[in-house]
Amino acid sequence: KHVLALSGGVGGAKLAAGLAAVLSPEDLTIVVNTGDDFEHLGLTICPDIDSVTYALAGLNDTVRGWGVQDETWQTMAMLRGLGEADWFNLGDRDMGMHIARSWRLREGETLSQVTARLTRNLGITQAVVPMSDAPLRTQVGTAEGWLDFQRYFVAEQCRPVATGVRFVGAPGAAPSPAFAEALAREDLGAIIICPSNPYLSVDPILSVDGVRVALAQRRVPLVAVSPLVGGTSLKGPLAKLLGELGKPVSNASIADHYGDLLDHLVIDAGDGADEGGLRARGLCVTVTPTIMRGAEDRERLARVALTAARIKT
Ligand code: FO1
Ligand code: CA
Repeated sequence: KHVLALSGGVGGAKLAAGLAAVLSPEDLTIVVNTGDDFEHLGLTICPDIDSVTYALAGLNDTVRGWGVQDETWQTMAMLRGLGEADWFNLGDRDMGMHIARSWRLREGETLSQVTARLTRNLGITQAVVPMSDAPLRTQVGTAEGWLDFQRYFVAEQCRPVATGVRFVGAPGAAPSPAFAEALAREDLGAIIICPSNPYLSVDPILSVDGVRVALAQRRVPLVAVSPLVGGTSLKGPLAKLLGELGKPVSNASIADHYGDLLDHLVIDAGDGADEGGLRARGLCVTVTPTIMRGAEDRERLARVALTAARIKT
């Protein structure tokens, strides 16, 4: 049975790594959000693809949450000295990834082809695929106007009050070939939405042409792992965003957001109080600790999600 995982952001990458550890490589396709991608200093930067790639390659910096471990910042120092933009930190090792991706794209390879090349060369055997090969860019509406994702997330540190989220390029962005293939596989057994921000990291994937329809017509369980932990969000701006969008910071908001796309929600042990309300709306619910501190936590949570999806491991 094949498992299709949808991942964005840092939390998503952790569960993706957990799934990669417990499933055979050929039984897993990880579709990654590319709405955070942007052109910077002539480089094409794909943060969420890199979070998953570095996590699967064991290269990720677990303290920072993004980028490469044992990183140095000489390129940044030089760029600063040259008067170039320094709001977005590019590590020296990370720069290798940005250079390799950017020139291959300029050579005419698709993002799917480049991602397959780079993940393979890092020894990754699972399919890590962009949600689309077409540009689709997440923007956050603020009083200062629409901000590109990295401007909002990094330059402004998520401080502006968000009034909405939009995806420039949707509709009109086709699923990547491997994403479309995974959705159509006869042996597809489950779809797992990783603990990513529904508004900023998962919605871009759902805004790719035909994806919502395909998921609504699914014949397999769709399980989401809630990005909330103990009534709040760990890393990103989800708790703040929910408040700004006038929604309670609870799993009821997560369930409302996904609506009938969701069969089963895995929620954190600290949010057990949400269980009754979720079951009342017809959802299956699993309550378990969902914080992933290391490989053991990631693999345990992956097994819980797969069990919820009735996939044997
Ligand atoms: N996040 C930051 O908060 N500050 C940075 O300077 C920064 C640089 C950066 C460089 C490459 C990369 O792949 C990610 C980077 N991130 C940085 C994280 C990035 O903004 C987020 O991982 C995602 O876009 C959110 O899911
Ligand atoms: Ca993201």
